[in-house]
Amino acid sequence: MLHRLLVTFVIAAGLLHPMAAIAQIQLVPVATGLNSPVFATGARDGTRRLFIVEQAGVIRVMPLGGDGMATFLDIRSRVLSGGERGLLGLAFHPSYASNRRFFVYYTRTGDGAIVIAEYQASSGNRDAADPTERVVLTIPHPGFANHNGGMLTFGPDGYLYIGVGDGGSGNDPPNNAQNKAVLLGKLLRIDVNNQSGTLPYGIPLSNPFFGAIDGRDEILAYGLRNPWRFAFDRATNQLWLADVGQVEREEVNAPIVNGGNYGWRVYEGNQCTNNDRALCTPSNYIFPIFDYGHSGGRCSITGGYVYRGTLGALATGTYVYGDFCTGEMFAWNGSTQRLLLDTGANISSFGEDDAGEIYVVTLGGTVSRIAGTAPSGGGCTLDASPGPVLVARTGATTTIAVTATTGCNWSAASGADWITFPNGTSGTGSGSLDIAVAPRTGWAVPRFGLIFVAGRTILIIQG
Ligand SMILES: [Ca+2]
Ligand SMILES: [Ca+2]
Repeated sequence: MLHRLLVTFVIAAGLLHPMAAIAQIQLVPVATGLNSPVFATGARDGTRRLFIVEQAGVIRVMPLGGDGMATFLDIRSRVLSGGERGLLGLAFHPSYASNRRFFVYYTRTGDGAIVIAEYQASSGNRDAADPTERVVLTIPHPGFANHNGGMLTFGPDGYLYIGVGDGGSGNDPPNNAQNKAVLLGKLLRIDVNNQSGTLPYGIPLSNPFFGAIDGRDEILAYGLRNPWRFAFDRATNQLWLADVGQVEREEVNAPIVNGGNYGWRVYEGNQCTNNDRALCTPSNYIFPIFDYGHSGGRCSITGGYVYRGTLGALATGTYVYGDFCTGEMFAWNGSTQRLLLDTGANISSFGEDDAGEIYVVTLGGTVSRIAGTAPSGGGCTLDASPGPVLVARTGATTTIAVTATTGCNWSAASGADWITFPNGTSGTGSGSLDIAVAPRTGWAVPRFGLIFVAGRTILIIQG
């Protein structure tokens, strides 16, 4: 989410970027043709639905394993969207099944301030929300459009965790992240079931800067740059927080310690920056569990989830995350980073359904479930050819050859609404995939689209 302007170049770079020959996982599309989706989640209400957040200010809802997509909430009139702004986060109350309360994170029209607001699902229609808004928290974000943060989720303690960016520009000019008197550059924790004094929310007594202790009472941890995505491991309750770097290092922090200082702008990942070099005393900061550099076009981490699903998509306990710029999906097993799949797409987020299966969201408009390559897990080799496909302006139907180990499943997804699959999107073992490219009308220049087939990313160029 850091470098949206690179989108066009990243797609073009799909021609040049080497793709993983052997896929460790595959993506099973569950929704395509979305408008800049930035998040997906279940509600943990037992209904097996997936809620998808579109940046402009719309939340869509769909049944998993079924058909149909409904508009759950539309607050586009309240949301300032574009670049790193928009409707960025969604969290369902732990008792959502009975109280229908949920919370959103957005940048508002007018001044771009960060708003945490509460809504409630309709009592008569579970696929629609009441548009009445209760503003819970407003955080001024003047001067710059970037680094808004955007994640919120409930912890196992029942409190709402909120990740706020440092206020923008580069290298945090006002030094917000190290300033405990402001909420920018922080992880916050509030109690939405109570009120403290005149506040519309409560402050947990266990917050590290509660009351007379120096620092805003809402702060749980500080020294963050742009904590775009974080998640709790549903088995261990450990919080995994990814913080987007400046120009050098992308980092993941786990665990998150109450009152912890995670380093920015003094440190970027494990590196001392030149912002406050005299302050680089390592014992004063908490360093990431791992970080990675900007080689090969990597530029912005999208934090993910620890896999606790039951379908064998990944080894249990694997932390999955990605890079927005390269489209690579990685696994962290506790000691090493491993490439799972190079999608070539802009990975805006990951999401988790009620059963613990993990989804990947691409800004280009897709939500896909991460799946293993064999029912028994492992042992599958998948590939697809040819590489870039050139199609005439008048449109065409063409075929992609898929090679797969006998018995291994593969699937396909389209990153463009003008590329479709007339004869299905999946298969088992080697076979072929038909793709249909619509005629190009109303476009003055050639257009580019990506499809994802059996672990390969294939560029479609329509002249
Ligand atoms: Ca205080
Ligand atoms: Ca850090």
